[in-house]
Amino acid sequence: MAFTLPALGYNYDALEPHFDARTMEIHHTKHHQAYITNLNNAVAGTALENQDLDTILKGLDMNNMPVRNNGGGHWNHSLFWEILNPENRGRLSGPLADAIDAAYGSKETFMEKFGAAAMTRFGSGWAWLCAHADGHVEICSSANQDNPLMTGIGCGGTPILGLDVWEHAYYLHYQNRRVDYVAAFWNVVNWNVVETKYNSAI
Ligand code: MN3
Repeated sequence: MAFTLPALGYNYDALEPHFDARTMEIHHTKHHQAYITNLNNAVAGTALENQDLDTILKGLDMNNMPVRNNGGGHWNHSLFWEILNPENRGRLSGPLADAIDAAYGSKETFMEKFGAAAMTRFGSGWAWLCAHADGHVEICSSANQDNPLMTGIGCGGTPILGLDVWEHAYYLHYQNRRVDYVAAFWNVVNWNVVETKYNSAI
């Protein structure tokens, strides 16, 4: 079964003024679609063809660059669209809020440290908040389209929040100002979805 582009669940202009409509449309229909097309081509006729993407990434031979780059690209963008939402962003609460307080002391300190991970990732990559099976959470970053589900990448665990820091994610609206894009991200995070992902991951 071929991988397909997931629907966003909101309109391209729904995250304005934080994430602009043109960037969202190009990012979804061109960049994400290209990862999916290339992933389908890379797994066609191989043992990976009928596996789900989590299974593929967790067991991946890291020398398999087409699947590493494009499988990661599909997984990472699918998470990204899901944790963004303008209308139902909720508030950080419950067990996830407790885990963040335990790890970082406060939501504000967590946001600073996550932002620092996004800012210090040189070149293209992602910043992550990951949940470990014992319930503790950890911030890390990874290069290119790698993610912590892959062996030896970042902090391990299950990514529950991710921020794309490739220039294609922000250059049209923010040009070189990654710092402004990272700050804007907090206005469009759907904490309800992140909490649900946390509860499923632990
Ligand atoms: Mn991207």
